[in-house]
Order: sequence, then structure tokens, then C-alpha cells
Amino acid sequence: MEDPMNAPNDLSAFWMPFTANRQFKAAPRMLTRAEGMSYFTDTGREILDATAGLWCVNAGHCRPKIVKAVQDQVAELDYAPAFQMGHPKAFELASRLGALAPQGLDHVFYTNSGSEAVETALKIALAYHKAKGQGGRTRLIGRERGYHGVNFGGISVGGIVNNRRVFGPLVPGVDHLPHTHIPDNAWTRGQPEHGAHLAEDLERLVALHGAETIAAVIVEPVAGSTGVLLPPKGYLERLREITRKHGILLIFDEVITGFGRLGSAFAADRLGVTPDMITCAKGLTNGTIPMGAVIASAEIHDAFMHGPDHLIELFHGYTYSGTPVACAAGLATLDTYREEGLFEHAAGLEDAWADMLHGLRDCRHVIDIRNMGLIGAIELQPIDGHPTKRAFQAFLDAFEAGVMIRTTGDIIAMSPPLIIDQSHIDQIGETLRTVLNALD
Ligand code: PXG
Repeated sequence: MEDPMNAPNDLSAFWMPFTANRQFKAAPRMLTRAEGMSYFTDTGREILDATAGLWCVNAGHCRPKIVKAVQDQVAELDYAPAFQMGHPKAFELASRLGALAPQGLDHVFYTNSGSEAVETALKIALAYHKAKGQGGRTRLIGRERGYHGVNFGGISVGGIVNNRRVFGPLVPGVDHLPHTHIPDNAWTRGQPEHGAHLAEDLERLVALHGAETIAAVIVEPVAGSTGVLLPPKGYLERLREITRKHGILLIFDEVITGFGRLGSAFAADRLGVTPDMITCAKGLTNGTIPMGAVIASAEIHDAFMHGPDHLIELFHGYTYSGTPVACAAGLATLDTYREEGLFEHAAGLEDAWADMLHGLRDCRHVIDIRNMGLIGAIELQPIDGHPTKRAFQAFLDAFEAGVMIRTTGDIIAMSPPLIIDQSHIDQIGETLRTVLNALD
């Protein structure tokens, strides 16, 4: 009789996330090893990673310091209860994150993913207003085309239609700002000139709902998942002014933009706008161990520190909030970023990265190219009646040609590990030129 613990591996049991399961299983793309800028497949092919995994392996793959920290930690303290108990590395990492984050943001709540960080930040926002005696502030405002993970709060404030439409009525009391992608901004390098006025829509929502009903606004400083939408000059500044004026919290979802992606620790630093909370994940542990976090202001944190000392201040947390192994990975990741100057390295390569991308302007089907930091997007003209098909083909062809890219809709998005150098940039550019020009 077949041993159920040793069932044959037929690929069908694993229902893969955000994947065309049937296409994949007909022609699997299996990764078995990684090192530095590269993945290696089960057939021994080397694939240049132009996406840092899923925007997360910012220091490159299998970095020795991170590997060792994880190995050592799992052998020394495998797990410690997250509630009513502590372990030293959770406090050390929180202090380091607070120091790295923009001034004034220095209290860290751990989660296991970006999605959980978003849920946590939204809940903190509501509970904060309640603690301040403004419990009527329950409304949440996101933005069209925003991606804030896949849990109910996140898809409610998010604005990616396919991520929402089959999941029912979602969280009530949510409204959305318009996205910031306007045709006038095509082909821009860095922040576009046009569109700061789109922030004024927040004043319209305040007039519509009343400021006293609005808890928070959440936006990605650079929208990643939807296909890289850059913040127009002055836009985030204006959102900050309006939120502050009306006592509304501003949350930056920096799950993608955190940890050097824009050549600075956080987008908030590069863009010169400080929110009340930052959500992060991905690059926090270099993608090695799942971990996310909310970094909140002292004003928010301190609002909870009232009442009798023995009472729990916030009824929220996860079994795996700040596990020892995740914290060890986080600490070793921050060390690697600092010791190798990776944020500065990324900033130094931004122009070369942009030159490569914009050099593809004359390739077939390309209708827009945009970039910031080590993020780049190439938008293709969709095939009539078959949206997403052309870009998906580019993804398959690039993989065959030895470069891993991502696509969303008909947009190619890239976000290489920050250890990238000029030769990798050249390889990505040459491969894309061939792939794009061969597309139907
Ligand atoms: N917020 C933002 C801004 C994100 O980009 C999340 C929250 C959710 O994080 P978790 O860890 O729950 O996945 C994300 C995640 C892509 C892609 O290809 C983007 C994400 C995840 C997977 C793929 O663009 N972003």
C-alpha cells in the first residue's frame, strides 16, 4: 500500500499563489539554488535575478552573514512566546529599525508579512483615535491601483480590481484617492512633473465625509505591484499637509520601497515626507525569513500607554511576531546593508539603470518607461482583446533567455538586488531588447 507520508510528487497538490497554475504545471519553472545575483534551475541553468525574488532579496541571494545568523539562531533559541515574554534580538532589531527609520518613527510592531503589517497599521490607526477620544474616526482611505497585500483590510484600501472583485463587500467605510498615473508623464525618469493636484482629492473626501470620520490615509510612496506608478513632484508633500491639517494619520506602505530600493533606507527619506506609520517587510530580512513590521511614531505608541500597568494595551499580535530566527535574519540583513553600503551603491547606479531602461524606448510595443531608484517599468501595448498576454510572453521568453523579470498586466517591472553592477545591467538590457523585438 502507498505510504501517505511519501506520496508521489505530481505538482497538482500545491495550489500556487498568484500563479497561472495550469500553465506552470504544464511547463514548470523550478528554482533549486541561488547565489548573489543569480538563481539556478533544476536543469542547471543560471538565471539573472532582475526582480530580487519578489522585490525582497535586496542584498542578493544566500548572503553568508544572513545564512549563518539564521543557522546559529535556530540551533540556540528556536522559538520564544511572543506574548508576555521577550528575547533580546527582538528588542535589538526594533531599536535598530527605529534608528534607521525617519526621525520620530521609533516604535516597532512585528508581523510576518507585508499584508499583516498593513492590517496591523490600519487597526492601530483606529485604536489610536479611539484612545484619543475620537472613536468616530473609523474611515480608511486608500488609492486606486494601490496594493496593500491580500488580507481583507489591505484589499479594501487597495485598488487593484482583480484582487478585490470576487471577495464580497470587504471592509466598510473605505474610500479611494485617484491613482497618480497620467499620460502626460510618459517616459519620465524619476518623479514626474505633473499630478501634484491629485492630492487635492483628499480635501474632496474630507468635505464629503467630514474629517472627524477619517482615521487614516494609506499609500505606497511608489506604487509597485500595479506596475510602478511614481509620485508626482509635490504630491506626497500635499498629502502630508492635508492629513496633518485634518488630524488624519498618514501611513506609507513601504513594503517594496523600504530598505534601499530607492537608494535610501526608506522612500520617506528620499522623498522628504515623514508619515505617521511605515509598513515594511520583504527587504527587512532580505526575504530569507518571513517578517513584516509597522514602525509607528511616539505620538501613536504613547497614546496606548495609559491605564493600569498590568493590562494589555493593544489587543493584537501574532504567534510569530518577532520570532528569534526572523529577528536574527533582520539583524544580519541590516548589518549586510550597512557593511556593504548597499543603499549608497543603489543610489550610485540609478543613472546607469535608468539609461539602460530608457535605451529600450525604441523596442517593439513599448509605450512607456519609468524608473526610480533601482525600480524600472516598461509598459507594453496590450494585444487587442488579450490583455496581459504580451507581457506574460515576454516574461516566459526572458526566463528562457536567462533573466527573471516580473509582469503585471502588460507592464514589465524590475527591481534587481542592490548588489547589481554594470555588467548585470547590460545583460538585462541586451536580453530585453532581443525579447521585446521578437514579441508578436
Ligand atoms: N504592501 C505592498 C506595498 C506590497 O508591495 C504587500 C503590502 C504585501 O506583502 P506580503 O508580504 O503579504 O506579500 C506588498 C507585496 C509583485 C509582487 O510582483 C508584489 C508584492 C508581493 C508579491 C508580488 O509586484 N507586494
